[in-house]
Amino acid sequence: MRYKGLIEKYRDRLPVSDSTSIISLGEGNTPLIKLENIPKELGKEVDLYVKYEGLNPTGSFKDRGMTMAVTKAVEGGSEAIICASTGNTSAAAAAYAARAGIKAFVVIPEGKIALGKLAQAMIHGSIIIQIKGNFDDGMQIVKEISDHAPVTIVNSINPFRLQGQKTAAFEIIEELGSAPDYHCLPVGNAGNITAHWMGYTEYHEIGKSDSTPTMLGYQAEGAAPFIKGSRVDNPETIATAIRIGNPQSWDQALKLSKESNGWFDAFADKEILAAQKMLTEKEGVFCEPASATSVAGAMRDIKLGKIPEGSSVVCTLTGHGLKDPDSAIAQCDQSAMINVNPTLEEVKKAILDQM
Ligand code: AN7
Repeated sequence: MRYKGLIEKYRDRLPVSDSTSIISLGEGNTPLIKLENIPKELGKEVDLYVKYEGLNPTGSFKDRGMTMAVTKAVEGGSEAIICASTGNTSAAAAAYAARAGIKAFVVIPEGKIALGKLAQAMIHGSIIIQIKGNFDDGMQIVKEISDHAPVTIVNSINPFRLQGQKTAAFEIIEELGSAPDYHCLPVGNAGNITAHWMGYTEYHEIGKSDSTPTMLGYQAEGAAPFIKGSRVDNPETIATAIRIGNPQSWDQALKLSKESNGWFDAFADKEILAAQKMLTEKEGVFCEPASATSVAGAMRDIKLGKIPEGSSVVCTLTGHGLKDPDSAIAQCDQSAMINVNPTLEEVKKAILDQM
């Protein structure tokens, strides 16, 4: 049967009725890729998978939540949605609003969103409100705005967002036969880690999984409120997607971390970029920097034995590498590019010199 998106597939576990008109772009059903070369390099026996959420229609996991949020907004008669965003939420909001024929307002931090995400928000025709501030400043305003303007908030504080995002856990359980032992995620607002825990516990309760995973949340050192134990006022990281100092799902994330015997940890930008490069060069998988934080965490904790050998581990790769071409190019060695004249001789020489 033709795949029609995650609401259609998981209709009985989502807050929709038979008469709900679904706004979908065929999101979900993303590949779970087993890593071959990184575990070998680590010299550890682990089953390490990445859930490649960058292959959603707008290139990030946000589509899972946005199909639900926009479907419910339209069902409720809303004609405009709004979000604050570090980029990916704005891209998803813009695309799903276009599909639904409603307006999207996106509030973004000036100069701090990756090029691909900005292109998406612009080309889909959303109304972009740039602020001289960061994501947290934008979020504060967006939370107050619905008292002043007829707009539906589609940030992850909208409960339908997490409902949609929990389906990633369903897919993983269906593919592995049960939950993995560990699930690693990059954490910004902590909406996605909360949604995954919802999905895992829901499937466990109805007998579709024998167990629930230990949930591991990883942040960038310059934007690590969960490691600091309190809000960070001026978050800074190259992983702009998770440049967030005041997570909206703070309480839920602390609670699930405890319940699952999990932990939080943080990584320097250069460790995050090294993990991104390792995935591209050793496994052929290209994710954006924020997403690589999950793999940086898994690799370190496997190495340290905090994740023991024999474990199954899933890392969510939240966004596609093409979202942020600038950071990809900037970290590559420009002198590795070989410039030659367009002749057979020179191209042949360039190849043979490398062999
Ligand atoms: C690639 O787009 O918050 O912990 O405004 O884009 O659920 O916030 C993005 C978040 C991880 C963190 N990886 O997820 C936004 C936004 C990528 C992301 C996160 C984001 P949460």
